[in-house]
Amino acid sequence: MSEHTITVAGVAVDTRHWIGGERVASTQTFPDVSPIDGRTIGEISRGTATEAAAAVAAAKAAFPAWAATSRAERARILHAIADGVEKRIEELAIVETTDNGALLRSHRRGVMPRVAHNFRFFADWLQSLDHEDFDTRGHTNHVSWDPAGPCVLITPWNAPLMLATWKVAPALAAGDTVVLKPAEWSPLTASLLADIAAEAGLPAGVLNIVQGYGSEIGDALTSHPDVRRISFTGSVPTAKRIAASAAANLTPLSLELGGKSPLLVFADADLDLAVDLAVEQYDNAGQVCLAGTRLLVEEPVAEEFTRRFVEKASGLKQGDPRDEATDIGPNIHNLQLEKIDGFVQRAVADGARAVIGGHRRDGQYYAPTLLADVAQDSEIVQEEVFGPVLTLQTFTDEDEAVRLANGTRFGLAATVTTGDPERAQRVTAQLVAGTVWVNCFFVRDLQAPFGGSRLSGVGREGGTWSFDFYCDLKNTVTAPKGWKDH
Ligand code: TXE
Repeated sequence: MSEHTITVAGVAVDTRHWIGGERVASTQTFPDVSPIDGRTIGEISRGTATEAAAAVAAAKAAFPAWAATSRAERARILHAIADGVEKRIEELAIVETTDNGALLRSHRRGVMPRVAHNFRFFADWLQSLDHEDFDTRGHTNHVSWDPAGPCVLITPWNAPLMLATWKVAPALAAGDTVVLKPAEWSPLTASLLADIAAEAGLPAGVLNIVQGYGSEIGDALTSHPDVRRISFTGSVPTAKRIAASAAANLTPLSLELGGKSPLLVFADADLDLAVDLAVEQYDNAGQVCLAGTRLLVEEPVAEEFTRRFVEKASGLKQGDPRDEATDIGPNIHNLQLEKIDGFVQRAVADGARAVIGGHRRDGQYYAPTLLADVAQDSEIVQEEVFGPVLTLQTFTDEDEAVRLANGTRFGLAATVTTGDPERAQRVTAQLVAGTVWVNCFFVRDLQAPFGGSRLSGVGREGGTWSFDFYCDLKNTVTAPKGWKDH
């Protein structure tokens, strides 16, 4: 076993970058810490501008051949990658859980199968891409989807492989080449993806991976003139830095950022369903961009809703994410816990009441928290916490519900619970959100556009929208034979 390999639950993971089909080590490393016990799992290559440039150069060199590869061949390789993911679901699941602390059972049964699906979906969608040709005064317009070039994909730690492949798969399907920069708090499954892609026959240089701190290598990637697209999922401040850096070359950006999504409970809702959906917002220890962290409940049912919510939330089991019975695992990093607790303590100092939780627990855990008596303009209602912290506000009519729901700088998602389909229509029509769920949550189809308004992002991912982003659309207008009139 090389000095560049670490073993996680029996799975060997290469800690180096993956550039041009080869493993490349940096002289410096950074520690990868498991949130389960706070122990360092191993040392990962700490990329610099040199490796970033090498990765872009490899992606650029591999681009012409990959772009010219037939769609059928690209689709075949993407399906082979999906096969490789499916074969290694158990390994990917345990490595991801060890690395980011999210539940093993979710990784096994939900997330990793979805990772494989990301590749299959975009491989198949590729076949349906051509527009019909159309006619303009006898001339034929032909719209084609041309591969754009090397893409830089920068991803976060809350769902590392899921979010990475949801960008990698459409980019590869489109005929683009990729430099993936995974988050430094969860670098491992990207390295396994490199192995799987190589085994599936993806040519060298089509997928490159550089590890390291965003603050150290981000700019070298996002300001590079050979990069044709940048897709980012992460925080608003980092997105602003990336946008400023990309401005040097006007590189098109897709930004999927945070949220402060509302979950509306009308008095005519099925309260048990509403409570189930509300408690679900603690999933992944609250580290979900889509989480409906603001519970907005109609006054007459607020007390009963709160009673049932507290009863249900109190039954949640918090602990080791590898344990099948665990509902809530640890938060990603000690720094994230400090950030979460800072939000909560400032809210309490500001007059908020902790209905449940409101404090850290031993290890890297934060008690599931519900804060009531919060003002609409307070920090805790306005800012994304990214931990198991929900707020509770009440409203008296639909207008107030919509006003509160739309009253932040975000617009990623919203959930509406009501027994009245007409009310559902009226309310959803007024909500500012990229995704609205009615009497459900987290149902997501890759055909659907996904993304946010306002500070929640720029652009949409999924189906055609991903290909719109990763392709250069070209319209070719051909005159009829013998046409001479200008
Ligand atoms: O995110 P960053 P952080 C939110 C959430 C969380 C907060 C901070 O509120 O508490 O962000 O998380 C890379 N150029 N979300 O600090 O910094 C970095 O290496 C290029 C919401 O971890 O945005 C990582 O790969 N890249 C969210 C990625 O950006 C840079 C998911 C995300 O890190 C860079 C995660 C730079 N200058 C956090 N600086 C969601 N939308 O789901 C950092 N990076």
